[in-house]
Amino acid sequence: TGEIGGGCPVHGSGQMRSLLGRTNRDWWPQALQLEILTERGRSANPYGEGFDYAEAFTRLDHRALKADLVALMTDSQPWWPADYGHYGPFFIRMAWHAAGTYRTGDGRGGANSGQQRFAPLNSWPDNGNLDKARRLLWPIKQKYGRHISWADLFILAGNVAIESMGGPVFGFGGGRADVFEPESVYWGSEDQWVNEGVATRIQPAEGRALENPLAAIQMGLIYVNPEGPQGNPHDPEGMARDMRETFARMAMNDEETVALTAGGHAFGKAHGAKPAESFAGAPESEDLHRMGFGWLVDAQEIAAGHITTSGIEGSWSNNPIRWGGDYFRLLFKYDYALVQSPAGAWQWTPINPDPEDLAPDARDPGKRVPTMMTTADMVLKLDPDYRRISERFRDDQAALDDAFARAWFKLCHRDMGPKIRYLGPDVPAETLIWQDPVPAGTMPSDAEVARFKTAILGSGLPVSALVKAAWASASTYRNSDHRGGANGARVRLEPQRGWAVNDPDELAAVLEAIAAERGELSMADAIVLAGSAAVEQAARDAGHDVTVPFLGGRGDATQAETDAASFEPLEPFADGFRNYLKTKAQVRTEEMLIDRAHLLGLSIPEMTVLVGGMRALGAVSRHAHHGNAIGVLTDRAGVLTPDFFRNLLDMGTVWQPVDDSRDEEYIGRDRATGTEKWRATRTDLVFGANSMLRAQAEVYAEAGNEEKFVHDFIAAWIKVMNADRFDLS
Ligand code: HEB
Repeated sequence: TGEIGGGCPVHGSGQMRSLLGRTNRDWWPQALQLEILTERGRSANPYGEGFDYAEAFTRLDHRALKADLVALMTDSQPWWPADYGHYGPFFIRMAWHAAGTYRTGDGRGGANSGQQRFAPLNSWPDNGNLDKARRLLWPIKQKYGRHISWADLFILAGNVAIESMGGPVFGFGGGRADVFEPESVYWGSEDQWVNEGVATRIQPAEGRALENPLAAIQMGLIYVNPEGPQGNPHDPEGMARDMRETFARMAMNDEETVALTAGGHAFGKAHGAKPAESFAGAPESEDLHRMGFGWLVDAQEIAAGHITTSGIEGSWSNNPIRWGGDYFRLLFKYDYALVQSPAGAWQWTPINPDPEDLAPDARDPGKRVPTMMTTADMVLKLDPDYRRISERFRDDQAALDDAFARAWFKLCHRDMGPKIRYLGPDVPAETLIWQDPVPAGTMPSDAEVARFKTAILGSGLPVSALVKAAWASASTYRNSDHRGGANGARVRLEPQRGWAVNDPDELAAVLEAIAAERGELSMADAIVLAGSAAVEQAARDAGHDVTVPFLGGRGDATQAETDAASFEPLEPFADGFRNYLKTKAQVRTEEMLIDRAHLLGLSIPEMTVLVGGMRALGAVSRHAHHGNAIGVLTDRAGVLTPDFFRNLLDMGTVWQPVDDSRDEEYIGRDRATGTEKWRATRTDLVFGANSMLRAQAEVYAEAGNEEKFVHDFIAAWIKVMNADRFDLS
């Protein structure tokens, strides 16, 4: 579900928390406060606004870059020698951890902006020592410069690593533009890390479920605890449950989970040579002269391979730098005994392994050491459903090759949105259902556009209903993973057409009228155009003769092109723009508006003017408020006026919470007579109560800004309507 902080009635015991939970400032109060330099809209991006990464990427010499990456794999550096002389496994883990933070709940996380460079991710315990992997790439990043982003380089390095060790690769799409500051993402509210003993998030006995939209089991992990739930290796059912849940939130099913884990662990090793106390802090808290490195031990220890990362020690396969079927062969061939690594972590060792099933030592190829499995790996044969898949892969290497290659591709591209955003020569031709394909549309003629506008405005549907339908279609867009949006007209398909926020009956009537009038227009274009025509009409009724710019050319997706289940997390549990609240979350409802505005890529003024305009148009959800027009602070609904702001800031009104509304609903009364004038929500009142939002509201309530209001509303409206038009840029 798309609910923030919800999905679990118990966790947090009803305590309110803030939108971002624990932030970098809470974790590292001493860190440099660079934010003061990004105030007043000053960007931290040295490339500047005009930089077009997609264009720079097209001038990349792909073959040369890939050849350099292949060479780098085996060019062991004394400051961080390559295990088995090959950095491939290390880069695969780096890429996997970059992509694996993706979560379906809000589409945030993932590899698409190079966030692993910044806190908190650069310092998460689970990302231990990946600072070295990124630094190994620096000479290549420096050489290719603006033509390859860090974000693309992380994934490409993982791909090249797999290929260079003989593994199957499905393709690569570039186009992940870097950001230059940490993105604000809710990673949880706990104030301890996994290695400090923070509680695990799924605890059925305590009635605790994994809070939405989080996808990791403990603070500082990408997914599960490898040793077992809360580090307990004796709970295989719990381990399987945790894996299933965390991977599902990464958009992975059982087969993908098994293929990815087994495929990934065909390579490399775990590091647990020394107790964790013997190494220093994470990068973000380290001394200046460490130059961004954390988790350091002295150089001799590193040279000797005495490295601790997860604390688990050993490789899974006897051929850790060669793709093949040894992982499953060994998993099924042996019984395993529970042991502790030199660092004290729980892991499983094969009982009486044959000499040929021993692995090389990471530093000394002449020496042979036992392989190992983590508790998470053991579950691939202990859980009945995982086991069926594992046995099939054990017996059919080609099936594993295909499943791994596809799941890896999905993992690394899931947050890039439609395929049209992928760049470069290695983009696979095949279209995949999780890319939410939309057939190409055609550009309607101006005459056709004009005809439809007249026809739909004459259909007798109210402005509010047309505006709501267009909003319902476009506002599912999230710039976190570039999913949703008006293109494809999926608002007329399952599950979207049935979402309570969309007032399904009203929506169905509007869609029927649009379908009847649309002529040559696609439904996707017609839905947007109907809303925009209604906005124009409402502006005209307010005395402003304006045109809402329209960019046609959207296509219509079919139900068969739509993975309905994968759209469920896009359902809004609150949409402040429509004054809709399905379930009260653990953050205040007004924060849900901020969150949605952030996903839509809106600025504070854009968010403000949209809320005020939608209220004036009467475009509020009826469902949540029993048919009352809550927040429509005007007596001429459907006309594009700044009445919402004027009436909200009117000192003639006093506001009181409605008794049993849990502080979600308010009555505005005439200060002198006590007569009820308005009903509003928290999301409405926050524009009068919060000092920064009040400053915005004042601007639109001021005399002389009526035209500005209409102009700004239309600009913000168009931005939302076109948010997913990657086909145009
Ligand atoms: Fe992994 C490593 C766990 C999944 C790939 N892993 C690892 C480790 C651990 C793990 C503990 C160690 C670290 C250190 O260094 O110490 N995983 C895990 C888990 C899971 C996983 C629990 C879930 C179930 N992986 C995975 C995936 C992938 C991977 C999905 C991909 C695909 N890993 C990996 C690699 C490695 C690892 C490649 C190695 C690295 C090196 O060698 O360095």
